[in-house]
Amino acid sequence: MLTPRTTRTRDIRPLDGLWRFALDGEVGERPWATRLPIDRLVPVPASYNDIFLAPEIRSHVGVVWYQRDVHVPATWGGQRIVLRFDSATHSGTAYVGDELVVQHHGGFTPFEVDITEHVMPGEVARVTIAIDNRLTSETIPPGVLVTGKDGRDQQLIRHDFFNYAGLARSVRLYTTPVDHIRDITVRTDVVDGLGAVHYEVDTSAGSEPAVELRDEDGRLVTSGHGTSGSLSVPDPKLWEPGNAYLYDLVVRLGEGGDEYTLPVGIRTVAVRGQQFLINDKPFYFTGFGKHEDSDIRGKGHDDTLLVHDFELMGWIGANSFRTSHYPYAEEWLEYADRRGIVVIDETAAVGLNINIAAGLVGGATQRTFSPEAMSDATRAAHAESIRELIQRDKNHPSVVMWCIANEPASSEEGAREYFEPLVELTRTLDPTRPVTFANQGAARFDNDRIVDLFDVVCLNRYFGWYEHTGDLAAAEGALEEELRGWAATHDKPIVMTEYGVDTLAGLHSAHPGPWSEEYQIDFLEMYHRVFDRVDAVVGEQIWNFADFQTTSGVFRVDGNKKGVFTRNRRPKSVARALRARWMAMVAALDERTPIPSDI
Ligand code: GCB
Repeated sequence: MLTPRTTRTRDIRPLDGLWRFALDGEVGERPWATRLPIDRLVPVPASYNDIFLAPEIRSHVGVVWYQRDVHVPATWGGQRIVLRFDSATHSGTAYVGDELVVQHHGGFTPFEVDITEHVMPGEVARVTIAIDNRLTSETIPPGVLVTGKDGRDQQLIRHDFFNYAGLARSVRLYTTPVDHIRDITVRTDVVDGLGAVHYEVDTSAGSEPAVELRDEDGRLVTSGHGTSGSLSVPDPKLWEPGNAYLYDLVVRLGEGGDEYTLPVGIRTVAVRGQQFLINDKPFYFTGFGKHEDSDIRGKGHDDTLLVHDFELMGWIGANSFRTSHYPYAEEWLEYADRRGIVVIDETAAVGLNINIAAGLVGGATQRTFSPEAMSDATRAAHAESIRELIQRDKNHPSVVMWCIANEPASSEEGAREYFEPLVELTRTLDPTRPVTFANQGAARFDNDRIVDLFDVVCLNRYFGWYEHTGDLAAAEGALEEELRGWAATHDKPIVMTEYGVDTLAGLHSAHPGPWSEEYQIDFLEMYHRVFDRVDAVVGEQIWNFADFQTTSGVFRVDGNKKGVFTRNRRPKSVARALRARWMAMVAALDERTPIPSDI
């Protein structure tokens, strides 16, 4: 699916701004057929939850309505007009005027619809969307709906981050010519120093496109013709971590026909033995699991925060992040492409484990993979979430690996039957990128049932926090034993995709115990000592980049505080220690980057 871009033949009208907003119970039978009251307006993009003070909005379970009017430019006559939502969390049903035009399930991927027949250039159109935040065993992520004794719907979720909802990403109208480019897929390769860009173009009327590859200065490198082909690039400038280079693939449908420009990075990714290779060179991941999360706007996309987060990642020496636990706004990947930051791209399949609490505190266990919990319907939704992720992100050079689930019950019976077809699907949709899942501590190297289906072992471990709390000596032993166990039993690279401790910014102690800034430093130092001793470890992504909001509960104090930065992006003490480690690693790999003088 192509991201909307203005080109010679395409125009965009952003629909971001203030929309009319109502809860389902506040409106009549057919809200799309009337004008919603204007006494409450909601900003787009933003999650609606934290903006208003009314508790019934913050913790609303069910449908809310967004509506606005849009002037369709008079100059758009004869064009194809598309309405596009970059996301609607977790499902959306959109109307133009009185007509239902599109429905979509899955809160973190885009959807769009041709509305040419529903609008008149030069006139005003009313756009309404119903957004439902409910999660069930048939959604990704899954959740459980219960009705409380007071008759209110309650949403139980199986992950700790707050269930923010609404239109958290941009909404746009855009145009294309009637005969248009529907999609472009590129795959790149480098053989004996010669770059290759293999392309496929899907066009609405089967027209044959002309294709040009241009360098960053706009100079023509090579060209081709037809709906698929390979362009050879002698002496290619590769897309490298920390040193991105992007060509432009310009696709045109005949003289004056539709035109689209796709940025392309030439690079290869492979797993060989216990190494992760980018451009045939061993790559070591440094960085974070993140969240789309900030004060007031919740998961609302914000370019200011995006650029600032990349600045902080650059400052600290991070070369990568994981889009834990859902696909982020596409702007994140576009910026990562430009900045040479490596991305592990994750679906929203978080919480496929109904026994995590029992694993930690004991208690009865039930079967996760069963008709009552994660069923065939869950898997169907999961398959769709993989399709949509790859469909959207397949062309981003920054994306080096698909992560199809976070912490599923991978040691439980039924896990293999559940996952095998999903891994196959991922590989069919994209044979070029490695595939992984983030493994949870209850599934160890000797009882995990699915890891051999995947290319890289990604581990989330909390020795020293949830286990061996406060006892870093015991934690160090347990961590090393586990890593060596994985390395000995599986000939695959290991990335630690989560390790971290809740840390209250400003809490200092001469006796470094849990929650203090000193403990966070000691904890990470201990993990890093162990990583440096185990060759199979090819990456460290700390949980989390920043503190983030969670559902209220006894395990969290105003959110998850495992951030290296606070929620408003101030560094905790550990940030400098990390910077020293990661900058030294960058400098060791790349003589162009000296170690900064202030560390
Ligand atoms: C995990 C989850 C992550 C949580 C984290 C924690 O294992 O993958 O979503 O936020 O632990 O802090 O408990």
